[in-house]
Amino acid sequence: MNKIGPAKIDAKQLSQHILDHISRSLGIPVTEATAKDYWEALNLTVRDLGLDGIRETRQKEQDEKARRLYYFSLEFLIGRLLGNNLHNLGIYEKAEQALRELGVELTDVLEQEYDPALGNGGLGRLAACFMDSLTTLDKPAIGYGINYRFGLFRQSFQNGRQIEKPDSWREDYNSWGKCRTKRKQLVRLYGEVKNVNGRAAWENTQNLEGLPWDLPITGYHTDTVNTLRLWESRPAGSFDLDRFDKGDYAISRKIEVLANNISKVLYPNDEHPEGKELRLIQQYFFVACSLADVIDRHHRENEEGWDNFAKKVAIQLNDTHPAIAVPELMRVLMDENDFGFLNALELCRKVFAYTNHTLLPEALERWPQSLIGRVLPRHLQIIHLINDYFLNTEVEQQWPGDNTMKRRLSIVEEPNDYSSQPMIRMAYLSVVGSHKVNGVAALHSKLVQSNLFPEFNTLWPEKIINVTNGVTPRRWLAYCNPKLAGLIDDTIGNGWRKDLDKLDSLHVYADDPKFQKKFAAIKRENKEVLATIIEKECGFKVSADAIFDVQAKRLHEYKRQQLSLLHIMALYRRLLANPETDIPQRVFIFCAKAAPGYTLAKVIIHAINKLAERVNNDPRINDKLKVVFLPNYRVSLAEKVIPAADVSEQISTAGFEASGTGNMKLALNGALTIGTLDGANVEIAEEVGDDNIFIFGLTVDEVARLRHKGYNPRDVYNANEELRNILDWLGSGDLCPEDAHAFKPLVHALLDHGDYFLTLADFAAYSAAHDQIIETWKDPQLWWKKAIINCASMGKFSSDRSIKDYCQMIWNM
Ligand code: 26Q
Repeated sequence: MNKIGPAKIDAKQLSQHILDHISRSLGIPVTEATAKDYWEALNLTVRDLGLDGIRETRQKEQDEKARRLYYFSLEFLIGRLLGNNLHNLGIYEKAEQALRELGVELTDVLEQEYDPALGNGGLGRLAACFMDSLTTLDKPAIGYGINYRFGLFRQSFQNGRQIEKPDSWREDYNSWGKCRTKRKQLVRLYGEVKNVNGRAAWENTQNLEGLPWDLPITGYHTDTVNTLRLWESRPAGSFDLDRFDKGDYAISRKIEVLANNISKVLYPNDEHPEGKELRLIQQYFFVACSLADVIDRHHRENEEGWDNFAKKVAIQLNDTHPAIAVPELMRVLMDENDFGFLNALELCRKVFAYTNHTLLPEALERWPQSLIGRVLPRHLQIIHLINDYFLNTEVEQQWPGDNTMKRRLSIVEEPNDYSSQPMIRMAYLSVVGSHKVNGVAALHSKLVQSNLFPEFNTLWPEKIINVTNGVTPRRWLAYCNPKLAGLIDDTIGNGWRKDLDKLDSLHVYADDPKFQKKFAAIKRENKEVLATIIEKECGFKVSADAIFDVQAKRLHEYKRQQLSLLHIMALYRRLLANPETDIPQRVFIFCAKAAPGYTLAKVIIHAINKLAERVNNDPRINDKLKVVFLPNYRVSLAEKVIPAADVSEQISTAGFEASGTGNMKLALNGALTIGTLDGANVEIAEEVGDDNIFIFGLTVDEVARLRHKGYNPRDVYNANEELRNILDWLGSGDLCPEDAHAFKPLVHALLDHGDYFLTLADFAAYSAAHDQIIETWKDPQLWWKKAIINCASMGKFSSDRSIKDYCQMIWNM
C-alpha cells in the first residue's frame, strides 16, 4: 500500500485499502465478504500503518542513538488489538465512517477479533500495559516473548465444574503479526561441553530455529511505534553453520518433534510449578533467540560493538521465567567473544534487571540441577562459575568464613527435606546477575527486602527497590468505558489520557449533584450492558439496580474467593431467616480460571457454581441476591465487567498479593474497594483516603503474630455460630447431592489443615465491612461521592508513572 501516515489518511483512502485487502490479500469478491473478512482487511490496513511506523521509529532511534529497553517476558496478555490501535492512531472515527460507507458497522467488525490469551493474568497483562506506556512515552522498546499456538485454556462449566479446552486462537487468522524470516535464529540444546585449546566448546547439540513474528505496538497519539517480537519454534532448516561449532547437523526425529512443540502452548500458573523439561526449554528457546537478536541489532546499529553494549541495552526480566538469560549472555561473551569471566559478569550486571512478582515460597522457580545439566550443559557450568565467584568472593568479603551464610545464599540449593537433589534457585541467579531487583508495590518490595531476600539486602542495600505497578488509562478507561471517558473529557478536558494525574481535578465535582447524576447514569448503562452478557452466558436476568460486586482474578487460595463463598452463604441464610429485611439487591459476580492441576481451586469454583444454582433459583429471597460466575475470563470480558462494577473485591491474605492490578482498574472506573491491607491496596487506600475504601482484616504484622502465637481455625469455628452452621452446611453435601463429598476437601483445608490463608480468621471482619458497604449504598449521594473520589484519585496508578519510575531508577533512559 502507498505509504500515508495515519494522521493524513482519510475515510475514503481507508475504505479503498479495505477493499484492496479483501480482493488481493484475502482473495475474495467484496460481495462475499463477511464481518470477519472486514475485520481482517481493516486489521491488515492498520498493520501496514503500524509497520510503516516501526520503520520510521527505528530510523529516528538510530539517528538519536538512545538506550533501548528490551522487555523479556514469557507472557504478553495484549487483548484485542484493532480497536485499541484505531484509537491510538486517532483514526477510530475515520474507520467507522469508512466501513459505514461500505455498509458495515465498526463495532460488529471489532467483535470478530479473537482475544489472544498469551498470558495467565497480572504478570502478562502488566507486560502489555507497559508496552503501551513505553510507546506512548516515546521510549524505544522491544518486547520479546513466545508466539504460542495455544494460549491459556478456554474455560467452560459442566454441572458447575471447570472444563478446559485448548485455545487455538491463531486458526484462520491471516493477518496476525508479520513473520520476519530474515531475522530467524538458531537455538542449540543438549550436547556436551568439550575443552578445545583451553576454551569451552558446546558440541553435538540438537538444533532448531526460532522464527520471529512482529506485532506493531502503537502508542496514544504519537508517531512512535514499537515492536512486540514473538518467537515460534520449528525444526532447523538450512542454516549457515559457520558461526557455530560444527554441531551435529543431522536432524533427528526427536528434535523435530521437540522443535514443533516448544512454542505450542502457554503454561498455566500452577500452584506448584513442576520442573518440566519442556517449560525449561521454552524459557531457554525464547531467551536465546531474543538475546541473539538484541546482539545482532546492536552490532548492526553500533560501530563501537561491545564497547557501548551496556550503554545501549537494558533488559528487564519479567520474573525469573527468563532468568536463563544471565548464563546465556555470559556464554556468548565468554565462549564466542573472548570476554573473561569477570568482564562478562560485569556486563551482565549492567544490562539485566529483575522484577519479582511473588512472595509465595513455593511459587519461586527452582530447577533440578541434573535437568539443566542435561539440556544446557554449558549453562550449568556457567551457573557454577557465577555461584563460586559470588560465594567465595562477594559473600566471603561480607561474612568471612561464614559457611551457613554461603549455604543460605547459594544459587545451588543442596538436597534437603523437600528435595533429594540439588536445585538451581532461579531467583537467586536473577538477583546475582542483575543491577536492580524490584518489587511491584511498596508493601511487597519491603517484604522482598525483609523476608524474601534479607541477606541480599544486607549485602547490596541499594539493589532491591520498589516500582509500584500501574495500568494503561487508554485501554482501562478511555477504550473500555467510552461514556465515562466522554464525561471526564467534557468536565476537565482530555489531557488525562496522557497524564492521569489530571484526574485529580475531578475532586471538586465529587459533591456536585449534577455530575453525580451523570456519573451514576453511566455506571448504570454499563451495568445494563453487563446484565445482557450475563443473561447470554448464564441464562438468567440480573437487575442493574442491584449492587454489582465483582471479584475478577485468577483462582487461588491466597486470593480467597472461598471467603466470598462463605460470606454469600451467610447472606443467603440471613435472608431465609428474615425474608422481609430491607436490604439492597446484590449481584456477586465472579470471574476466575483455576490452573488445571490445582484441585482445591477447582473445588472452590464448583462450590461457588453450586451455591449460585441454589440461590438464583430460590423464590423465597425475592431476587435480593444473585450469584454469577462468568466463564472464560479474559481481557475482552474484563473490558465489560470492570466498567460495570460498583464494588471491587481485593481480599487476599495480607502479605500474599504482590500488587494486584485489577484493583487499580476497578477503582479507576468508579468501583469502591473492599480489601485487605495487601499489595497495592495499601497505596490505593493512601490515595483515596480511609473514608473512601472498605479496609478490613488482619494486617501483615497481625498475620505473623497470629501464626507465631499458633492459629487454630477450630477456635474460630467454635466461637462463631453462624460460621459453624455455614461450614457444616458446606460439608454436608446438601449443595451437591450428586456428589456429596465434593466440597469436603475445602472444609478440610479450612478446619483440619490449618486454614493456611486465614479465611476463618478474617470472616467476621469481612462480613462487617460488607455491612458498611450496604449502609453506604443506602445513601446514593455518599456512594457516588466516594465513587467519583476513587476515580479522581487514581493518577498514581497509570502505567505511564510506572514506566517513568523504571526509566529513572532502573533503566537510566
Ligand atoms: C511458573 C513456572 C511454570 C509455569 C508457570 C509459571 C508461572 C506463570 C505465570 C508463574 C507465575 C505466573 C504469573 C504470576 C502473576 O501473574 N503474578 C502477579 O503479577 C502481577 C503483576 O505484578 C501482580 O499484580 C500480582 O499480585 C501477582 O500475583
